[in-house]
Amino acid sequence: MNLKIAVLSGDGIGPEVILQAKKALNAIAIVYDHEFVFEDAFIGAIAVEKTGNPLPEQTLNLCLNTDAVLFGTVGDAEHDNDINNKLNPIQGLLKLRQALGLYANIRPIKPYKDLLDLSPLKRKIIEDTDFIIFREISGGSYFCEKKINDQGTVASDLCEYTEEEIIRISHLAFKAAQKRKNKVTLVDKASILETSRLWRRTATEVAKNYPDVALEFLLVDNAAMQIIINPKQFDVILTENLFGDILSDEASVITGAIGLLPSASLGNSSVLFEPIHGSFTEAKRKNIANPIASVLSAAMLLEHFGLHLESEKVYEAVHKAIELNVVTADLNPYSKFGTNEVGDFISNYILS
Ligand code: GGG
Repeated sequence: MNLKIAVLSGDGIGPEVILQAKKALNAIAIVYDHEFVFEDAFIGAIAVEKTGNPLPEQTLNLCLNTDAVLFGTVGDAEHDNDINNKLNPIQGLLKLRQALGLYANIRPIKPYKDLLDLSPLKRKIIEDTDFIIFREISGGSYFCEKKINDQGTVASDLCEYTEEEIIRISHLAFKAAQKRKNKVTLVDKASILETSRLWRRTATEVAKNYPDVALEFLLVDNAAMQIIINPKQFDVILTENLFGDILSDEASVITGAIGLLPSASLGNSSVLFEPIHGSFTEAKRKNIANPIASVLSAAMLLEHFGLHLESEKVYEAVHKAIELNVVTADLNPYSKFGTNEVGDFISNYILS
């Protein structure tokens, strides 16, 4: 298969972890006889520095004319505090999602048997946990009107959702549940928020097309607790933008480290794959960042294009690295392995 992949490594540890994902993909291309062509472009703080824009036109054009986007991380201390500023690096990611029409961010949460004791949660609570978060990423308070008064003392973020936005991601969530344990949990705050009540009504309508899937409702505050005390109950969690952002970081605690979790973002015609973690600027160029989330994002990319054997091979290589303790210090404080060594192990395993 020939694939053109836009690579937006971004800021902080982005470039070093994405390099390991590229190494894994190159190894897969050699072993399975594919051609993956990578084209790099700037996004985030580095793009602001180079072009004055967190999402330069050249980057957007590349992403619009490619098969997939492999995305690293955005954000740095210097620009992040410009919360309402168009130069905020995160705006590069949000604008890109919007321009590519990406609406569903899919985040699998499944702990590794060899890492169960890393989690602050008890082994018997987390083992056999296996759920996916479907986070809506095109709407909600991230994209609606933002206001602050002239004195800077009163601010508001509107949160708006349309039925259409809820319908399209609900279908994806129900379809995913049909291939899993046939359960969708809609997480919201319907006791208070009108948008949440719209989510409930709309998801209930969509559910009628999937009689084999159970739809349950859970308030977000309760969900935050249930993810910690009884994560095994979940199969597919469906939720809006802000709740999904927060809950998926929380859920990473189950796996032991946020550096393990990949994600895929789907739209009507574009796809983007990225680790869920941020730019962790303090670790930049120290060779200590965990590359596994990025490598697994590459595995999700392969899976998306129907390259199941290839994707399985990447998962197998990651499992082997973890089993043999070839991991970064976030997973083993005594580890002598860094970002590059873990990436080398994974790509060499694929090649062997
Ligand atoms: N790799 C993802 C990344 O850099 N995340 C930074 C962040 O804060 N993202 C916000 C979001 O995912 O909505």
